[in-house]
Amino acid sequence: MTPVRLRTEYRENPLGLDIAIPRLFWQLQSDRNGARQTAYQIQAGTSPGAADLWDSGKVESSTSIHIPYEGASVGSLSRIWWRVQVWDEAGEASGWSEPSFWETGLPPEEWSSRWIQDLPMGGPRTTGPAPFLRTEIQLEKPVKEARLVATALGLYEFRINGERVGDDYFAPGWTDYNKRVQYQVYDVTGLVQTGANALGAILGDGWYCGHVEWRGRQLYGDRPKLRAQLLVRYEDGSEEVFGTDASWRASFGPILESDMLMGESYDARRELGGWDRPEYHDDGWRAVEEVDLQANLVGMVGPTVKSTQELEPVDEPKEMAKWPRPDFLFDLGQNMVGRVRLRVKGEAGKTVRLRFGEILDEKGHLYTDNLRSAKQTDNYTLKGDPEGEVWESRFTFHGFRYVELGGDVEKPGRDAITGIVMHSDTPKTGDFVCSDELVNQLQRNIDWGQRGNFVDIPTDCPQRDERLGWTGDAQVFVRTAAFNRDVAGFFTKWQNDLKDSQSEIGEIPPTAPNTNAVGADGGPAWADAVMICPWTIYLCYGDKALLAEHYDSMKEYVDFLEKDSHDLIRSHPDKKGFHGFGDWLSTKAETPNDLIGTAFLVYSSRLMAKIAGVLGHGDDVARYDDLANRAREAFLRRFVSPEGYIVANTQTAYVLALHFDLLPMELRPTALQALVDDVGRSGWHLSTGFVGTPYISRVLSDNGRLDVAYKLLLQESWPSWLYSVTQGATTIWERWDGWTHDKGFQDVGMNSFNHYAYGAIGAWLYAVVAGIDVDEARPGYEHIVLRPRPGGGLTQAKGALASTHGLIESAWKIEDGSWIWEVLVPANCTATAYVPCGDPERVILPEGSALTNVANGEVQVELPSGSHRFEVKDWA
Ligand code: RAM
Repeated sequence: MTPVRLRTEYRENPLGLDIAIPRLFWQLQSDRNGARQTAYQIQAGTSPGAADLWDSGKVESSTSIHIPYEGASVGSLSRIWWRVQVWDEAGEASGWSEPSFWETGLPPEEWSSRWIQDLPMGGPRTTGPAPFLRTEIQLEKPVKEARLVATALGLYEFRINGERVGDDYFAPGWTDYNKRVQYQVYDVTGLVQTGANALGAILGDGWYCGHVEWRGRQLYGDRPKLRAQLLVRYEDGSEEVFGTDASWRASFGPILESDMLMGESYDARRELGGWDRPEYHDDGWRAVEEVDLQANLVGMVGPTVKSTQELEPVDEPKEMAKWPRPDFLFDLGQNMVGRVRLRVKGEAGKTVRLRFGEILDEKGHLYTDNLRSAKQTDNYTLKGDPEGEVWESRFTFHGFRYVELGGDVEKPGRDAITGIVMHSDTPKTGDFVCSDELVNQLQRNIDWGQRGNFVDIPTDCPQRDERLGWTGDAQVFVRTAAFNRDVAGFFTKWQNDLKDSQSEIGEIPPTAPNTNAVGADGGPAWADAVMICPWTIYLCYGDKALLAEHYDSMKEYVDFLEKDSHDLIRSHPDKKGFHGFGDWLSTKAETPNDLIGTAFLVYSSRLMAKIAGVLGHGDDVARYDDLANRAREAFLRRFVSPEGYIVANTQTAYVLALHFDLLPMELRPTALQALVDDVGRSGWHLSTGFVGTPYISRVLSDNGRLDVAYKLLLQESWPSWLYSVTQGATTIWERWDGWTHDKGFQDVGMNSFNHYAYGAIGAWLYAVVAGIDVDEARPGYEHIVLRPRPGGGLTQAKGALASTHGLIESAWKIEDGSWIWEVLVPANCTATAYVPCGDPERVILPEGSALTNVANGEVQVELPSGSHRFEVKDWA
């Protein structure tokens, strides 16, 4: 057994970690079944393999994730190497792992640089040119290593001696800049040289002063600002720091305007050739302004946005008849988010225009009505290079499948456009495939929706003038997200955004970062993201520290709920102000706000009690369980008849009552039947909106109506998950009826074709169809629940999840009258397998395993790590 894949705070060899006690992770590799860690030893030091900072000695423990560093601290921007060895179940030592490292950040008192800025450009509604900033420095001695620490209010691209630093986009990311500003650290040893060096940065408006949602620009400030410092460590042991200050100079260059929502315009004739190299003549450049401002600078948490894939058009561009000249339409075959690479040739001064859309209208033209005020349009003015010109935008992104190339353009070839997919760097961890191709396309659409909307924060949509961190959407989808991709760091960062957005009385707004577009209280199911997201990250990644860090914030929230309710009815009709978004976008089924509100009050109080339990706060367990019980009574009194019927009589009302355990045992059968009847009456269609959709399948399959859950899954007419798939969708639509044959397009005011919320069915595909689930008592997949529930005529399904502990697999197929199931449990983990057959005589168990229970039509088996195969004979 060998320890591999060493990580620190979920990242491999991170720089700029601003955490006093980072947590260490490793995985165990073994091809033997039952491989298990019984002890570990960690050594940490200032060079690979050294133990001058920490030697944990042999620690008897099976833990291999979230192990707090207990060694000595080092200075800022310094590397700590670490390695681990483990002992297996037979007491055999593994030998040392490959060394891994992290580097510390820059504490506030060591920021010697100043904030700098250029002229203000434009007002709240216009966009302006991007400033280019530069300076030159002289390094007199041979350099051992160099680190760049950089941040901006706005966006920055840093350049040293003609090279771009790093491969991050939209750094430093979106936070509430009044509360915290993240910085990044780069190893730039390879970019600097003894002698003259040029340091430069281009600034974009970004979220700081560009358009954010529909109300215009300059939400946080009037113009972008930069703060950066280069630390140079020389061979002779001395150090020097070069920071941004009044000696830097500024100019406008080719980027005439750049805005996240509106797009970018670039005039290649205005390129500042060589501006980011030494010995450039910047005489014409103006002096920058130093700004005094107090920003809370914090090391980056979670991933940055990166370019992760390129897409070529699936066809030759289509010439569209249009006055005064034709446009050319490119189809990338996939609704994606990012930018394009443009290749053009032509005369200097000609301008080509790029417009982006998700879908075509009935006539086959680019459809952009649903973008509202977001222009998502780029313009490129040629410099006339006879070899041709290649351009990519820097500080904008678009949501699109189709690109229209127009303006002064000659008939382009297919290679004129390449799509570059961008999103927060959350590596793929999940795979789901089954025998139904439409369901497989649904799964792909869910993952594409996730990629396109995880752009530094979880956004609702990537195309129109919105793109906000809607709390409800994130909460609805987080469980599915944690299957598809490694989102631990991503949600750790966003939890800070939630905390920063919390009001003094504990409210959580509808969006984080809070743009104050709606109000301080996001209302039921939106504000509850502050509870549901960290709890889900705890379940899926075993992260207790996240719960501990936000414990007070969560308590304040639940206490607010209690105070804000009337006799424990949240969103009571007598309450003044906002009552919530209800079961957003449900179809012809109104579930009252106070019903949803009270259901979530019970749920969030219960979660608070559970979280208190995990962290060992006994008093709070009792207090919040009591609150949950009292709110549950209030729910029953107000909304449930003695027979078990719920006043609203909607699918969502029953789903919430059953999923949040709001009903006494004896009323559950009636409620379940009422739900099934409603689904049946609706012709096996959903009527649920954002609130009910994530749970309905689970409620049905957990309560003996797997058949109905599969009927809903496989339904092809709307409202259903597969309807959009049958219409050729490549992402999840905001509305069940975004476009229909009889009605055409839905309301242009709100009709996104890339909105992940309804993709929340994904968790059910992994957990129920394939059968990979967490055990709440031993989270992070240390103990795995393997429980596939085949049905719906599927003949096979396979789920895979690269968990924090390693790869989990569950694959079943029906073959020659048998049901065959193969599973993989990572080393150092165990699993309980539930075989979907109540007759032990028909079940062939893996060698060496024994059944522990037969219940609910399932044979139950405890499994050690490794590969295992089951077979059920005479499968009907
Ligand atoms: C819409 C958003 C989002 C939803 C809110 C209530 O504008 O797109 O999906 O959460 O409204």
